[in-house]
Parts: sequence; structure tokens; C-alpha cells
Amino acid sequence: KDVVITYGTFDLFHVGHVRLLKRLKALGDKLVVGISSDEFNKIKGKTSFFSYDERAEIVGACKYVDEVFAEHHWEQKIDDIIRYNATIFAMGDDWKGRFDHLEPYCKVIYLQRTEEISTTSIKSQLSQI
Ligand code: C2G
Repeated sequence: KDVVITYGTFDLFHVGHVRLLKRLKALGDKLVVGISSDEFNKIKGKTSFFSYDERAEIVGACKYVDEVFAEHHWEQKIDDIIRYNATIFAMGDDWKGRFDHLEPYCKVIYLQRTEEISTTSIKSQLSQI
């Protein structure tokens, strides 16, 4: 019974997010997703268009996602892995190597990002209309 855990802001939910979540769910039986809080986004240097509540509702409505929870800071992942009995931690490969310290707790996998789409590119294209 593999539980997969991942994290992200998931602002302006798009096919890059969906294709990642679909592949993550296929890795196990359950997928839990940590959604970055608005305060944690500030720490990450991001401002999201949608609030934490809206982003959590949208990702929670995705059929590949079994549960969402709040990501408040960088240091909570080990506690989350233990709390959810996660056996696989996975992220897009823009994070490759950055979470290898989690290997003692669960498998760590980096999946290929979907090319040509990102929240940043959506925002910049919209700002030029
Ligand atoms: N992603 C993807 N393809 C894209 C865009 C995003 O596969 N075209 C993936 C990212 O690699 C990430 C996830 O979708 O695994 C969520 O992306 P973001 O919302 O940008 O998440 P990020 O700000 O990287 O937050 O503690 C970890 C951080 O919270 C990760």
C-alpha cells in the first residue's frame, strides 16, 4: 500500500500540475498533497493569484488526489511523511536532488516536468493581452 506525498503551490492549476499528479497517483494507492500556505509562499518568494483555501479546494477536487494538507515551512516534510505513512516522496525534476535527505524515510523520486507551461508563463502571457 504505497502512499505518495508531494508538495507545491499549485497556483492557476494547469495541465503541468494535472499530469504530475496523475503520474504520482499511478506510483501508489494513495496521493497526499501539501499545498503551500500564503505565508510559506512569501518565504518561497512567490505570490499566488489564488489563496491557500482556493488552491487547496482546486487540488482537492482533482480525481488523482486523495487528501490535501497545508505546507507551512521547509522543515515539516519528515513529520508529514511519518504522519501519512508515506512510502514515496516525489516532485517535478526542477527539484532534482533537493530532497535527497528524505531518503532515510521514504523513496525519493523526481519526475519530468511538463514542458512549455508554468504559472509564471501563464501570468506573463495574460499581462500582455
Ligand atoms: N510542475 C510540473 N510541470 C510544470 C509545472 C509544475 O511537473 N509545467 C510540477 C513541479 O515540478 C512541482 C509541482 O508541479 O512538483 C507543483 O509546482 P509548483 O506549484 O510550482 O510548486 P513549487 O513552488 O515548486 O513548490 O516544498 C516544495 C515546494 O512547496 C514546491
